[in-house]
Amino acid sequence: MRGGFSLWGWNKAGARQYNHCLAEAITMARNMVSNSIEKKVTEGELTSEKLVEFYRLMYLSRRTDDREIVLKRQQKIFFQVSCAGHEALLVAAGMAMRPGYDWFYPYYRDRAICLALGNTVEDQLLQSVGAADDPASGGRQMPSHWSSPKLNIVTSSSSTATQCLQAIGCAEAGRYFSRHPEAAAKHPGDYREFKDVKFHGDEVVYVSIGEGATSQGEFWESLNTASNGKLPVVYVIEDNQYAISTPVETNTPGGNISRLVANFPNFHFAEVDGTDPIASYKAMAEAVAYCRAGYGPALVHGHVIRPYSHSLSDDERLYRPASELEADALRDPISRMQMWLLREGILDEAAINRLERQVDEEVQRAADKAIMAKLPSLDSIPRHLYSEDLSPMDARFATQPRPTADAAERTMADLINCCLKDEMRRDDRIVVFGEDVADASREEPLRAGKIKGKGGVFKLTAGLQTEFGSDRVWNSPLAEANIVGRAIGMAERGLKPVVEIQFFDYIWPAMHQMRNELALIRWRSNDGFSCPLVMRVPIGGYLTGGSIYHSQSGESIFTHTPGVRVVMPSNALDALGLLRTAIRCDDPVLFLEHKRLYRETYGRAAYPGPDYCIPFGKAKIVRPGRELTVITYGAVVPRALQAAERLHRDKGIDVELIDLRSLAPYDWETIAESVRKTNRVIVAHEDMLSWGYGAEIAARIGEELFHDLDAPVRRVASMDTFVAYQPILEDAILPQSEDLYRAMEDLAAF
Ligand SMILES: Cc1ncc(C[n+]2csc(CCOP(=O)(O)OP(=O)(O)O)c2C)c(N)n1
Repeated sequence: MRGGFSLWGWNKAGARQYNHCLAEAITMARNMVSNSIEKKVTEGELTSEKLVEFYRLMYLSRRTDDREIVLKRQQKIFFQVSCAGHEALLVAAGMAMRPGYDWFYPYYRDRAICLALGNTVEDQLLQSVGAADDPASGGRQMPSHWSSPKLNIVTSSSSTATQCLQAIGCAEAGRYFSRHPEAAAKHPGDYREFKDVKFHGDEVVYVSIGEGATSQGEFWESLNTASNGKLPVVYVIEDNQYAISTPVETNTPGGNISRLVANFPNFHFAEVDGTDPIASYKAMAEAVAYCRAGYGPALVHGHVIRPYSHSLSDDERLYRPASELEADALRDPISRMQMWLLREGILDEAAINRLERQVDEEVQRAADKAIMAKLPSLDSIPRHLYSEDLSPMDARFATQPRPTADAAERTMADLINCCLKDEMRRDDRIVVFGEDVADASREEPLRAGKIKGKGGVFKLTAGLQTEFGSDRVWNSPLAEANIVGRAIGMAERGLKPVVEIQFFDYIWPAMHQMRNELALIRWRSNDGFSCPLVMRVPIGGYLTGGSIYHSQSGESIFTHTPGVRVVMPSNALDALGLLRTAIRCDDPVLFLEHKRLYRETYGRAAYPGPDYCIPFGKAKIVRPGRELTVITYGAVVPRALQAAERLHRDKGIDVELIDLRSLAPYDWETIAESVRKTNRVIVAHEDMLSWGYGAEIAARIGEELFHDLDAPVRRVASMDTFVAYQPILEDAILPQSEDLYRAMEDLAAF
């Protein structure tokens, strides 16, 4: 055995246990891929050198965990979660894949795969101490939250399973670029200037989670798309039997995730003893080969152990009997691999001691450096919340309309559709998906001219699939987290997803992806990764019958989320200009479209040409005035304008009306200048009064412009309730022109 080691030879004698159903699925998959995969796996034989390296990486991972535990007890680091017990499965995964070529969405336990891919112990311990030079996050993320642009290890959060959907988007982006290589080109003047694209055509995406996290819906949403799209994604389920203190059978019906997923089409499945390095390597190599050959996704379910509690904040003796821990100890992958190397004669005791001493010295050196490392400066805190290369406030986005021969007045819906078409013609990286946004998922009758196509429930995306094809415009499953999570993965690879959430009222399933991922990718990776994308979301009420679930507002929830830009136009021209900036800029943008305004007579405009943009953070003075300022946005703009005109006619009171257009960032200069002039101000919006967007603006005016005020800051907003169906209730709940009129009149008289 000394000079080399055949995987297939070991397997005959090995201790793998596939259950009956899985064995059948594997046989079917193998038959499909025939000899090619077996050949690739056997070509990747584990030589003696590779086996020694395998053990070194496992031991390095364990000793790094041990060192972190000491550092935590010495209060030199502040958190610890270990890879202990998972090392064999994860080194196998690292060795079966290609760093910097394949893509990786690792779980927080995945120290060993990161080391196998080329992360160093020093890199990892710099994160543990929160050093300025922590290459994963610049001192922002806890230890074991991996990120390496060079190795294609994508920044990870603490949220369990969000990474599954991002991995899907990442694989879709790889496929898109290999089908449309021209789209990868750099382009000056927009986000593409700063977004390099890497693709090869046969890269595989790794994503791993614990068995507990397979209970998350986002895991299942990702399986749907991986399976439907036959995407090259290798899932690794690290099954250590516990999710903190909750045992596997409590999370997973029947206690075995392999049994539950076995019917997903197009998958290759393997269930393996993840403490057995050789069996793990074989399972991983097979799975990766299956994906790389383009047959579809794979899922490797590894049974591992968890010898060190969930994290250092947990004491597993409170919920696990000693007998269970003793049984686990017998399967410890480190001692198993060490014994095996000795038994096979690949290393003798002296060589093992030498290897282990070298590892201990490496860890010691890294720890010494990490402890002495420079800490981040406080002025680094706001850096990389947003792109520092291209701001949507940039002067390049301040352009003038260039009217064309067609001077017809168009609605907001028309001009949004025009903008999407213009930008898709200009930029091959734009893809559009969401619920019902395509013209028709069953394309044949569309192409044959037998049907016109749907193009969105509000028809904003009508004709896009017909013009740009189904590679660029498609219907998503009915799953909002799926839409946003995939879009994040695509944007990380350089695509520009412009996705639609059908109604703001249904944005909440995507909230986790938005709040914990979309907004944070750039900041938490210290600019290592970014996901500039656009979420178009129809919002708001005044619909007469829209009721609770088709009338919601809630923009302040997102303006309260740093890292995302939020805009909300009130007319057709602004909608087009702001959407173009949203698409061309380098930040994630929540683009709120008031559905009551889509086809209003108010605010129609002629098409202003294919390059018309409006910078973010610039309000518009809709009506100049001297006596009172009204600050608002969205569908309240035409209502406030009506009230202001009437008040002027009735009482001669001259109101200045400001349409913010852009909510985060917002135009403080225009607000301040107006308040200094009028000394009276109302902040008005459609969303609920309490904790609403106006609270922040009113508070800042109180803080910074107190001496300019002749009256208290007043707010006009909807009642603190949801929007009811019966029109007389809806009218009473939402702020009307009459309410604004009265508030203006009162304040002017104060
Ligand atoms: C969405 C979410 N919910 C809850 C948590 C808190 N939490 C962190 S780890 C964990 C258990 C995860 O168990 P499992 O997926 O089996 O992984 P293991 O830690 O056993 O490797 C929980 C509940 C979280 N991080 N994210």
